[in-house]
Amino acid sequence: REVISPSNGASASAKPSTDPSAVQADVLQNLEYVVGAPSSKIPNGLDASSVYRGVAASVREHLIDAFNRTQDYWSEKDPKFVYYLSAEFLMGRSLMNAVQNLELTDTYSQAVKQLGYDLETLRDAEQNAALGNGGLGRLAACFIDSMATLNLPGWGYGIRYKYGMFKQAIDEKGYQQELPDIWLSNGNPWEIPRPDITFKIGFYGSVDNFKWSPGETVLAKAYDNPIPGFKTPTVGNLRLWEALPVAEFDLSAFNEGKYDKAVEERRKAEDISAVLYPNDATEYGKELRLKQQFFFVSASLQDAVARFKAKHGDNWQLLPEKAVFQMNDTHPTIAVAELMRLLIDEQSLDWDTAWGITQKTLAFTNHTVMPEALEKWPVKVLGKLLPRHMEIIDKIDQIWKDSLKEKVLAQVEEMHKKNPPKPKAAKPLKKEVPLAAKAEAGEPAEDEDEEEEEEDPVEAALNKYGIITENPWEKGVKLVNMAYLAVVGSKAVNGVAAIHSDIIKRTIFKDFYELAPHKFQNKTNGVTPRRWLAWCNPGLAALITETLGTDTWPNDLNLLTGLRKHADDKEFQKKWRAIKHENKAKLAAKIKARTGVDLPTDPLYDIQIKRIHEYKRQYMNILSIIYRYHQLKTASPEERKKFVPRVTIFGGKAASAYYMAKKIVRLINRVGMVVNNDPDVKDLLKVVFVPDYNVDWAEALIPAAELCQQISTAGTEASGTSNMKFQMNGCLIIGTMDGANIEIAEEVGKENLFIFGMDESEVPAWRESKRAEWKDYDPRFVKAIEMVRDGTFGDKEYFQDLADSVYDMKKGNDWFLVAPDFADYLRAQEEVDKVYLDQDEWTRRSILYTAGSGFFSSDRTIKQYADEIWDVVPVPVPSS
Ligand code: Z57
Repeated sequence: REVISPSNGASASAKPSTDPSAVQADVLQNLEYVVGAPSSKIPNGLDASSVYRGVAASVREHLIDAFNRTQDYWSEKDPKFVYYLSAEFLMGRSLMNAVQNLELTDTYSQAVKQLGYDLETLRDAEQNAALGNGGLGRLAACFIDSMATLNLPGWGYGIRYKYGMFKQAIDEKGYQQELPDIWLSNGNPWEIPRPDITFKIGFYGSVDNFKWSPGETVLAKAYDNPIPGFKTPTVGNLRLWEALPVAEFDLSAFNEGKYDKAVEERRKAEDISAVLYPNDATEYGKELRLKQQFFFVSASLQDAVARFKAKHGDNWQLLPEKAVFQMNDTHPTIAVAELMRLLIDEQSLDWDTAWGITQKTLAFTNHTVMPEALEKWPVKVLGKLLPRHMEIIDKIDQIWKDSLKEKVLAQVEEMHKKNPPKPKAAKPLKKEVPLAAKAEAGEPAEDEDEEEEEEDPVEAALNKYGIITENPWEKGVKLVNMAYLAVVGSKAVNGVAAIHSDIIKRTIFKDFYELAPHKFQNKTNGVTPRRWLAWCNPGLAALITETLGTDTWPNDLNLLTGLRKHADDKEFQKKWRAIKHENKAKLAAKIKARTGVDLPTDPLYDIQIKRIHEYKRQYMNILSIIYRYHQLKTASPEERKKFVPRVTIFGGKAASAYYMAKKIVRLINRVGMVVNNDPDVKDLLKVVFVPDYNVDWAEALIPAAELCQQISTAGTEASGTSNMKFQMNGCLIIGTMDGANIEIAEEVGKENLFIFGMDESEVPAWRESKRAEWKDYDPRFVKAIEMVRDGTFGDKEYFQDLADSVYDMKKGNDWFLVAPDFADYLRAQEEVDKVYLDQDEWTRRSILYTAGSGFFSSDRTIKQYADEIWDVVPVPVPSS
């Protein structure tokens, strides 16, 4: 008799069909058996959320089918794999993306329509998967989209947070409120739970003769999330880990009547994957955060190592040819120590062999030079939570310092030649005792004081370059510099835009660069043109396809250069403008529904959407709006007619503990309340703050934007990625020469952007010396600050220190140069108004932006990672 198994084809369950009536039947079946809707209510009588779940369950079948084919094929071929380690994946919604990438949009639209629903309404029933803060998390989401589209064997690895990015509400005073993001309340149809794939993760405990006995152990359970590519049968994987107790309950505790203790254990384990830390490029420092990081890194490395071992046994030298781990910022960098531990303690390799393999298998991306975002863990904290790892890091640090000694000695000698020291000669380096060992022996993790008096220049220099360094602000407190650990443990280190990759070589990693220049690379960020142009802007996408005569451009974005020759064509410009206007109207309707604010659709739509941060200078933007409001108020009716009407839109969340950022949110909202209700202003100026800015909002805002604000202080924004999304959608940029703005200017022509402000080379000197003497405040800046102070927008007391932060040198030092850049910012704004009056010129530029955006496809970025760092090649899955 025949055994029924998937491999003998005929008897396996039918493949999902792409015929609309079969799809409709499948949706009905899923509504009944997955959603559990009573047949009497199908198809009518169901709410949108239920129908969404039925449709999603049906789409999921297509995903799983292609997912299994892809993963089986890759498993059989055994190519080199890239593992993208990231604490954040900001995916947004999946339904429309899946349907579009699978090219089933028409099929599902029809099927759903016949049931009396429309796909657009169902789309809104989906919760946003917000397992990320901002740019870094969304970049990871774009990257896995491109990996699948390019058929690159690889997985994303991260954390399945139970609560994602907090929801933001704005109260009646304009103040930000944080609410929990209960994104799993209706279930998650896109994930595949894998109760059979679990790993044990240890914490605390002690080390005895290099053997670690954890004091606490939790379980990591896998959830796979299929990631469809576009115009390929490849479906990649995002594997997220959930933390669970090893045993459901401690039965002995339970039996002894300690019920609450048994439950407590469970909660402690689940806490690890409970909530995303809501900080974007600002301080962390919490032990639970380090626990999260080690939790997902250890599970991911154990998983990949097990997969390797199943194929290649103990042939560990082959590991770098079969696997590469890309560390997304410092959050996963404990991977350096964990891979060493797995190879040495679990697989019995010697130190040198393990270190050689580790250094060939890891790669590191830096995303910021802001000191508060460069993670440094106190040795005390790390040594307690991960004692064995602390020991390993300690040894890595010693070896690293030894390799530096020669260079440092030469430097000191050089110095002495120029500037002879007092009689005492530099003493030789002491042999260091491992800090973790000291900690274990109960000694404080500090060094003896004698060093202090001697001030040995060699020691001092080595301390500065060390992975383990003394906290400059807290004597005696030792810190592990995670970025340094990552640089030393990686084969490649990259920044995320040309200027940023250049800055890190000159500043934060200078000494590392000089010792190993070959490691340092640039990989300018990119964004997926599927979600960020083709799917979110169907009107423009259709015009592009019609104009280029092909629909392959989303996979070959340089084809957009073909639009350049139409930039001056008046007929084409008209069509281009009509689409923008349509998108503005759609956005206005959404804003009306969500905030109650009525927006005219003819004014210039000016948008700044990003995390609220002093360095991103939303404050400068709102100050310029305040000044514009003042001008309008003091103008005669005749003069008013000359103003170019503007709608200014802001969106973004402030980290819950970021004092100034929260004040900025409140100021923007307060200005909106006054300006939008002032009859003198009418439709000449509107100020809107969209609450709870997220991926979904971005998909509505970006296609409607005509001007976007990319106005960070030069040298602070590593890259920026919304700038690229806006550019693709034909939105002009007012901005500084910072991050990827510089490369956008190269592609579009600098004269087509509104560039202003100091550039990166001028900033250090300004901060160090020039600032102190400068008193040249622009009177328009002074006026705007005065209006913040004098209660024009209410909350008089509350806004005083916000005003001080950029104006009163005794109270704030205007670190981000709001005051000195303000006049040139206003000059650029005047230029914006002037060009907007010439709609043909504006539209010409808009077309050139889109035409020049090909370089910023994340497909290009990922191809460069694959070629220049990962050494991973496409393995396309044959279509079934
Ligand atoms: C984050 O979103 C970024 C950097 C960080 O170190 C952290 Br933590 C979070 C951002 C940068 O600020 C952006 O400039 C950059 O475009 C983005 O990462 C992606 O590289």
